Amino acid sequence: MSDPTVLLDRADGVATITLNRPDKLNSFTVEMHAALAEALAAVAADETVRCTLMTGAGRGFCAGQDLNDRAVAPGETMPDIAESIEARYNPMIRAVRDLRMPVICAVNGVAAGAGANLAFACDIVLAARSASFIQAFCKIGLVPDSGGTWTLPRLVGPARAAGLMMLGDKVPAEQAAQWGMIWRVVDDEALMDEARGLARHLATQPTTGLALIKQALAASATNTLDEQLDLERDLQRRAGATDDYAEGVRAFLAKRPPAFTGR
Ligand code: T3D
Repeated sequence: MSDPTVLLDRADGVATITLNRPDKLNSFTVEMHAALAEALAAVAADETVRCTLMTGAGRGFCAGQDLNDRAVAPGETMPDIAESIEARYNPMIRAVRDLRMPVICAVNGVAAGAGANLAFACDIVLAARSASFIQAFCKIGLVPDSGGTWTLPRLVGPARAAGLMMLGDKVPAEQAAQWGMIWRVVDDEALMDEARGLARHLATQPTTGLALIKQALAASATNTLDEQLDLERDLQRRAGATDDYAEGVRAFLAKRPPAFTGR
């Protein structure tokens, strides 16, 4: 029997999802998409999980679509890949963005094509010093997908986004951090300890409040200031009604550490 293409581990309130096709730099097949969709659905349905950590097995994070599945002989017609985007890539990005908890991405190596844009869809991205990011699409005549044309200009600005997407240059992790594409760079051997520590920390924090922050940030990309002020009011109403807010205030006044439950 072949190895599972996605691994899911749950402990201490953290779900760790590992893309697991290391020989092909964890590039996406239909099977791996299905396994990832199943893992994300399981995490979404599990109330004990308060933070998700994504990473890749082996020396790469993810090299995007497995191009072996896109090989056509001369004269043959390429299948309509919009169907693949609609059925698999778009639901994947939506599932990550809709998770009601922070999603950390530990980019352990190269992240190319949809693999890079999957990382950028996560809330906090740590990268190993040897990792890199490539908008590889232009090299094979495609348009960046998986939300890249939405996230990248917001992260780095339109001028850098255009250069990255039209030239397809490899961006080393240090430069990605300097440009604001990711949260931080970590020495290779420290990446997973650091990412797990961060995930365990977030899993003890006010999860509902963190999920509402995620919603506010996503909406701010298209809202006017007036709309965003109204949204902040509404989200704050929900945050203010949580047990964790009451606990946070009690703990502050009692000068003790808070014990958040995520409710
Ligand atoms: O089709 C649709 O559904 C639309 C959706 C599109 C989404 C997309 O993501 S399109 C973009 C697809 N991805 C790419 O174009 C990236 C292709 N890969 C690369 O450019 C390079 O592999 C990397 C820059 C990522 C890494 O380079 P390097 O030198 O570190 O490694 P390598 O030797 O190229 O790759 C190692 C192995 O992984 C190698 O296999 P082998 O020769 O050892 O058996 C290579 O063929 C394989 N591999 C890497 N990327 C892919 C791949 N195999 C299939 N598909 C890949 N995308």
